[in-house]
Amino acid sequence: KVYRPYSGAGNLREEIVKAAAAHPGIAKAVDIGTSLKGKPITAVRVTKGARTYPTRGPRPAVVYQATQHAREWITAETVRRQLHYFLDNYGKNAEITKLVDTTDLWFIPVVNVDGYDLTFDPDNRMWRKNARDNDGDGKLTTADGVDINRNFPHKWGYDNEGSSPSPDSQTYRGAAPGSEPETKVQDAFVKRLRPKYLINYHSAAELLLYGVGWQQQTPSPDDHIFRALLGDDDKPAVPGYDPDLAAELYITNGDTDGHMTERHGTLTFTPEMATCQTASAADPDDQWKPEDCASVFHFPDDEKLIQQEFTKNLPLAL
Ligand code: 0X9
Ligand code: ZN
Repeated sequence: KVYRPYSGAGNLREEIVKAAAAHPGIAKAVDIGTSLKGKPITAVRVTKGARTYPTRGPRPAVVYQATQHAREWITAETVRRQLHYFLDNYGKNAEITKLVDTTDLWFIPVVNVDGYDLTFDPDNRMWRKNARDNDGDGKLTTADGVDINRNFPHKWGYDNEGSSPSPDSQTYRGAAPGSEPETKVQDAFVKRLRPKYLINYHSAAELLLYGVGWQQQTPSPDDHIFRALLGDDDKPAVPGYDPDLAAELYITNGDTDGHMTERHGTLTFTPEMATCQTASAADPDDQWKPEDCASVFHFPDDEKLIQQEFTKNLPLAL
């Protein structure tokens, strides 16, 4: 069963803008910038008095962002539902009420809006990068697009393993550090807001990745904070997910987490969500197997998976 409430970033945006408008006391929709193709990248801020509360006021800020990689639909849907979870439970659930009163929460369901829109064409369902026309021929091929999660200035292009200089690679780092509008928008946003945490949702390896991605020899001084938040293999913060040093998965450079942590002091981590629920439900230790998952790369139909595992465990751990 394929659950598709949206046909792209535009009507997902309409939906969250409407949700914010329905909760004027605690929510405000903000377009934080525009994509390469000129589409708005939209955030919803949730905090008590959201419309008048100052930027970088005394409340710690937390950012939940998703879909740097276009095809990772579960992440957009997760952040969208998290937003609703906070809006719906304010004044009802004591913990949510307290978080909204004392934390400046920001939800950005779709960072890579151009790429996300491409994936609603069945021919481009597996598109990952942004919509940069690398060769300028006016056509979109696999030789186009920049991987936003390799385009950040920190350690950009540090080696040829963690990102690629080839435009046709899925991890193409772009022509220059921070060359892409989507990268610039996130960087400027975090630079201004200085959140304490940024949760950068990806899929689909069922991991909770933390720490610097460009090397694994030297642990970062923040690793113990991530360990405390995310748990360990015996007791992960999200059941069925392995907390791991990001570089253990593979090396990356120019990635979001390293950049935000090193340049802006924002502790950033990457939940690699599942693409389907069967792997985590049936066998928590099992790795994701595409052949086991009827719903691979579609919206999950299980509200519970997202709300219980991600909405309850991660944000409340913060
Ligand atoms: O490669 C990525 O950008 C992320 N995985 S994905 O399959 N969603 O593309 C993981 C990045 C995690 N960071 C590091 N490994 N350093
Ligand atoms: Zn990803």
